[in-house]
Formats: sequence, C-alpha cells, structure tokens
Amino acid sequence: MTEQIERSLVIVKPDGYRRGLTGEVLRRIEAKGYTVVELAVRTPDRERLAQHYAEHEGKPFYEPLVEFMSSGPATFAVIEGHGCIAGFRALAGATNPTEAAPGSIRGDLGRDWGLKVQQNIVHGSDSAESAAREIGIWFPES
Ligand code: D4T
Repeated sequence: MTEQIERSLVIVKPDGYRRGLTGEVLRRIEAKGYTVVELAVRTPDRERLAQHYAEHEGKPFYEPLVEFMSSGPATFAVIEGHGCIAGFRALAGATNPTEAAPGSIRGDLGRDWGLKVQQNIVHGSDSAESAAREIGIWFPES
C-alpha cells in the first residue's frame, strides 16, 4: 500500500499527439481512477528535454530521442493518486511497443516503426524522485 498521494508526470509524446491519441490516453488514466491535476499542450524545447533526459545523454538513441520529442506538440499532464507512478507505468506497458503487453497503451496502440528511437506514445515518471524533478521542469509554477 502507498500511504502518500503520489503525483506523476505523463507525456503524450509527439507521435501520440499526431495520431490523435491524447484523449484515449487521458481516458485510460481517468478510467483507472487517477486525477488529472495539470494539463498543457506544447512543443517541447531542446533545453528542457536535455534536463528531462539527462540520464540518457551519450547513449546512441539520445539525439534521435531529443529530435523526435521536439518534433511537434505533445500533451503534458500531472496525474495524482495513491500508487499512480507504478500504476501509470503498468498502464503504459514496456518501453518497446513490440514487447508491451496487449491491454497496455503501448501494447494496444504502439508498434515498432524501424526508427532510431522508439516512438512509444507516452512517458511516465519512474520514481517519486523523477516525478518531482520532471514536474519541476515542465510545470515549474505548480
Ligand atoms: P520514457 O522515459 O519515455 O517514459 O520511457 P521509458 O521510461 O519506458 O524508457 P527510458 O526512459 O529507458 O527511455 C526513454 C525513451 O528512449 C527511447 N528508447 C529507450 C529507445 O529508443 N531505445 C532504447 O534502447 C531505450 C532504452 C524510448 C523511451
């Protein structure tokens, strides 16, 4: 059991936004019972992406990842609820959409497009520390 109400940063990435999947992702979050407490559509800038993805700097998919993530509008949401960090990652499914279980967002709606970076529709924070850091980057006023 998680005692504290958690917050997680969710991004519907530019591929998900372009494909009109923002509503479907938010529907699944709300159907699960989590609350959307912040919501914004914006094209991610490279400076904040560099902060967000600092752990991946130097990896072969880093440049394609930043290029992809800054390629157009994305939907940023802060969601809230007990256990929502792990809960949303379960809703999202495995990073590789080919391996993501059917029933998950990536398993149902994503696929491998043969590109240098996985276009896997959503991002969700992976820990309470990451969530606090990422929410601070994208919603500094919250
Ligand atoms: P994000 O961070 O986008 O929610 O995805 P994950 O938490 O599931 O995955 P991640 O941080 O390890 O990777 C960030 C981003 O890079 C892409 N990626 C990742 C990729 O194209 N190839 C790879 O080998 C890895 C590890 C997918 C998500």
